[in-house]
Amino acid sequence: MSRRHWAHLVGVAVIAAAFAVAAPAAVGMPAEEGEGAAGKAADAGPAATATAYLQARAAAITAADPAAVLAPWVVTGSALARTEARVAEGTAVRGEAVGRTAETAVCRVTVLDSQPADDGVTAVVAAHAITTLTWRAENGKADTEGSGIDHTITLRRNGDDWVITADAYADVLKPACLEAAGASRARVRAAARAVERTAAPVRLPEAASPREAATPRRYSDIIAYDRPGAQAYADTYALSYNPTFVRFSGADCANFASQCARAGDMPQASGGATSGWWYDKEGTSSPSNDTYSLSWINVTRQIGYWNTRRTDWETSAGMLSRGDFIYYDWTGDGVWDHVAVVAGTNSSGQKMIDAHTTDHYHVYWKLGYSGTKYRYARVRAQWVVL
Ligand SMILES: [Ca+2]
Repeated sequence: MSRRHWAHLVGVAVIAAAFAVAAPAAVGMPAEEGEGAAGKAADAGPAATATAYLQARAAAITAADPAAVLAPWVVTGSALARTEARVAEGTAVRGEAVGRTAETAVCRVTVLDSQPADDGVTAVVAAHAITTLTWRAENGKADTEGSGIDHTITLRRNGDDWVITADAYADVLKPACLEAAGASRARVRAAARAVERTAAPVRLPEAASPREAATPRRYSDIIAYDRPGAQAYADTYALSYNPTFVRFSGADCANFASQCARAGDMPQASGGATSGWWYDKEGTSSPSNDTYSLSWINVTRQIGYWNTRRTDWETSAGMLSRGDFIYYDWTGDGVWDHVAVVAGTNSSGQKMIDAHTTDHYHVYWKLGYSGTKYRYARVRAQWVVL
């Protein structure tokens, strides 16, 4: 058995151990597509080739020469080959900059769709890739980070093989990785703008209607924020999705943050579509008839309701605890684009986050490049509810 194969198996065992406790739903991901594929098999179809390419993307992170690892799957010298080698290199460089070494990187791939074109020359494969990175801190301790990303991969027939010609995906870390690997300022900023475009405000359900005010009670209640409860929810659904809540493909971060706050007993506030902060399941577990406020699903609206009612700004990430929230403005254009939930502190003493879109599990909180702005929201300890 090759050394690489052993490393792969060890990596899988590490992930299984990590996620068996923290994120049981991730264990259920189909694994058939994701195993093996160390070399280039003859007559591999588009789906198998796309799977092997995604695994090579992960393997490139820990490789001395990322471009060489990617070379069998991409066109040498192409923009894709250069970009993906930089993303892999930048991932490792960013870790080193904060005192960590990337030790293993394993990608588990689920093919969602595979469509060969009528011409027999091109094909498009949609796949979900869950990458697990193990970092070694300077104190010798290990941390495991997970990410989940949808890829739409275009392939072209090349003799008996297929080669990847395009890979469309939304990874909020891409600008930071490109910058760390020495990409041009223009290239980094273009990548950040692309991430910002995918974070466009999401729609309200048609059924959204003004809510009845809650019947006033004759007594008040004190509700404390349950930080462990918020974090447990975040860890459980970071790389999967709670099927009883609506899902916004490509822009689920605020919805996920709201769900985590709800799991921590943050009191909801009834109102209309553009007031309060609430989610109504209408008495069913299916999300198809759910209604919710814009503040539940939109980053800017969430800040607008939570700030001074549920949260207060702090001046640094270090002042936050699990169950708090970090906001991101990718290019610093003044529009807040992303929110993540603080999930604790890693072995290097850095805050780590859980988030959706890009799906992140226990990832180092500083996701942006040098142009990114951050805000740090501490959730209040308790609320008096009338
Ligand atoms: Ca922005």
